[in-house]
Amino acid sequence: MTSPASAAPPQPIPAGLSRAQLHDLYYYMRLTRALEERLVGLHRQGKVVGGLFRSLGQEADAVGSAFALQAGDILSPLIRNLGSMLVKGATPLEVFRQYMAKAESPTAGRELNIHYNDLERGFLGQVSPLGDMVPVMAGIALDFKLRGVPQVGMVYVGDGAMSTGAFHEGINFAAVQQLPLVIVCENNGWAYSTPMRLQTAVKELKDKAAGYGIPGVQADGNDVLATYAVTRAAVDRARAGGGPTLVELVTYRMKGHAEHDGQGYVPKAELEAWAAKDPIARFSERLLGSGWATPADLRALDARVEAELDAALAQCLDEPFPDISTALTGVYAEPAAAEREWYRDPSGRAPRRWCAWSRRSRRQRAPGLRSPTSRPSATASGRSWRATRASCFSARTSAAWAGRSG
Ligand SMILES: Cc1ncc(C[n+]2csc(CCOP(=O)(O)OP(=O)(O)O)c2C)c(N)n1
Ligand SMILES: [Mg+2]
Repeated sequence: MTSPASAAPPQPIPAGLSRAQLHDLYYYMRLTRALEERLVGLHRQGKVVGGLFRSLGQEADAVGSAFALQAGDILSPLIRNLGSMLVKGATPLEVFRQYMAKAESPTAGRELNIHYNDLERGFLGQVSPLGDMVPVMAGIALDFKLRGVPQVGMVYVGDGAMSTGAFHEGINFAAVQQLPLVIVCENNGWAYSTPMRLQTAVKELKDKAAGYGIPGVQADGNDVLATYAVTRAAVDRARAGGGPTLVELVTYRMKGHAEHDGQGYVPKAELEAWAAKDPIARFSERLLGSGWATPADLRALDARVEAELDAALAQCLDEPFPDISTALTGVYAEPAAAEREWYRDPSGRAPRRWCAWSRRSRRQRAPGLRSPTSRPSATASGRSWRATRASCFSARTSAAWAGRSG
């Protein structure tokens, strides 16, 4: 970090932001990185249930784009958008609880990491199939348009997700209907181990917008102010009825796809070049060099981040997991909990009716037709083998598990 420009007056703040908002941008980026660093420690201790997908190096693109939204707007995050969700009001406590599958987590241990939902605060729960949230968000934006409300939707896609059919259908629909939707492409160079040159023949992903008849713009995704400015213009345009924009944010994934991925396929020189463009270091230098923050301001924000994480972690570390009997509650509408299958029997034994069916079934097999691939089409009693199995199975499950599912 450079020393503060003590003598020179502060430079004008760009993009209509205030000094307090600049400090907020710094705070959210630092919170994103520090929260993920804590999660790495928890992952190594075996306390994280499931994978850990980091956004190291992408904090500016997530935070700067979400910062362009207003209350009432809805965004659809991806695995690299912890920062976007924090801007929209997600808390470190609920993120820790989610990652550790605690009973008090927003999904009560049923879903992974940041796959959770809060429409009040304005973020949708993500689904894993790439690109699928584009048509979903087009639908939400259509709802805004039909109701005539001044709300905007924002959906994130990676460079890889842009190769899916769902992306194409969703963006095309949004373009034809002129919906208030901002499609943010986080171009981080890689889709798992596939580099962009093997993903698409275009050189710049923003150029795909022309195929849909909408504007495509690009910004340095490692510069939080550039990210904010370009996204804010697209959000304003959407809110004013100008339709969708494809915003390409050029950034880099500084870690593997997830913690299990050692990133061995990434050239070392490429990583080193991007490390020099670290978004938080760059913004710190800009804040100090432009007179928009003092070293004491940044130290105070850093301390606030660490204190909030300490408190959140202390609160949830020893919290219980959900009771196993609640695993299916809320998963199916009716009945609240489905019958357990025999192979989930905690005793490890198949119910007696299953064993009886199995013995009978063996006796009924025609000589010479013993292999499962050559089962007889009809049993000795004339019933089809499949019908016998189906009726035994349903009688067995209801008898064996009646009253036993919790
Ligand atoms: C339709 C579909 N295909 C494959 C996958 C498996 N998958 C999950 S993430 C990922 C890479 C995504 O790359 P990109 O869209 O560039 O996002 P990034 O991880 O770089 O942020 C893949 C292939 C999936 N979830 N959905
Ligand atoms: Mg990518």
